[in-house]
Amino acid sequence: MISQNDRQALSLTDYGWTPYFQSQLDMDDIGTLTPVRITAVHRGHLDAVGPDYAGPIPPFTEDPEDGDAVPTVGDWLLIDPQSKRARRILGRTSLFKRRAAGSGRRTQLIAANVNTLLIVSSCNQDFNVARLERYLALAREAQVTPVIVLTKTDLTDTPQDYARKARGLLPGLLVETVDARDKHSLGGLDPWCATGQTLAVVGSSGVGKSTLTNTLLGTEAIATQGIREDDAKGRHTTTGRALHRLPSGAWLIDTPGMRELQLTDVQDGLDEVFADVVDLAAQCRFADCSHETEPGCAVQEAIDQGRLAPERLKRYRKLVAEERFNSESLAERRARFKAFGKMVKSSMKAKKRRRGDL
Ligand SMILES: Nc1nc2c(ncn2[C@@H]2O[C@H](COP(=O)(O)OP(=O)(O)OP(=O)(O)O)[C@@H](O)[C@H]2O)c(=O)[nH]1
Ligand SMILES: [Mg+2]
Ligand SMILES: [Zn+2]
Repeated sequence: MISQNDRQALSLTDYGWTPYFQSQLDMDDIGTLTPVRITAVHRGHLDAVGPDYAGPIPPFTEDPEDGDAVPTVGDWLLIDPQSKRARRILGRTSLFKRRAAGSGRRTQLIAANVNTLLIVSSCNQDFNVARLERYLALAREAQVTPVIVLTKTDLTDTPQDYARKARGLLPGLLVETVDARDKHSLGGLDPWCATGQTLAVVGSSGVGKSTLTNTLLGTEAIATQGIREDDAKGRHTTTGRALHRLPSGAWLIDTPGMRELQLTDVQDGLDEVFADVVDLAAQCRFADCSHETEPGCAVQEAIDQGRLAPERLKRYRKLVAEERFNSESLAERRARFKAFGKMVKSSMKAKKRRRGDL
């Protein structure tokens, strides 16, 4: 949290406000509503900050039918200065979301209005190309700059091997190797930490997201696995998301490690991360080529010639299938179940008819 003194000294721009948000205000809003930025989402309230107000505000939804129409960390809201009730969520420059784990398959919003996504992995068994590709698709879809941060360089003799593998994932991809506990190793992140910039830190549990956040904050404000007393393996140390102000003037969102990052609504992002496969597929003889046994398949040809790793095609296929399943709307899913139900019913009827019951 930031102190009262700090808050009064900060302008809207310092909080990350840009002309994009300003342009969404009507003449009627100016002077009657107050912009605030959401720093945390709790069950019963939201935490907000801004030049005119900082503190809790009541929960808010713009449209109960729309999973994107609830405030998330990083959002800008217009509130009534008297009641503190939100009136609107301003249009976002970027939004990260995932399909929540469990059977409900709700969409869970992760963060909004982020400029840079720090994708954290460590130079050990967590390092996993498929997982990085998932996060990259998320960043690309949101049109946010991804930076891969590989932690725990002090625990390996070959940090550059990990970095090389990560750099190979996208042309020009930024990769930093760090000891998250040592601020001197974090200098490479400075360009993304300017005043008013917003960063979000994502990655699996235990890779050092909160450690990195603390080092950037210059405090031990956030509990990390090492410090926690009831340290149990597999448990997540960070359970909520929060927007923190760095001494550099940037804003940073620490997130809990996600055991499962189910992609949703990221088709374009996936196509960008796998542009090599997409480009090859466009050269196949048949427009509906499944890249298996068809003649004139440019994808299989590239695999045969060693220009495309077969695992990469496999990973792409898996993510595309997952994305399609998760992005299916409720109406589409209902229609599919209905069709399935009808099919079951009619085949039961047919069975009964055969048995002479009907
Ligand atoms: N040696 C070493 N240890 C690190 C480094 N980064 C993090 N750690 C340690 O790794 C453990 C996990 O770090 P956290 O920062 O709690 O991990 P997290 O990503 O926030 O985990 P969740 O909150 O569960 O998602 C702690 O014991 C850290 O001290 C690093 O660069 N080098
Ligand atoms: Mg954490
Ligand atoms: Zn093909």
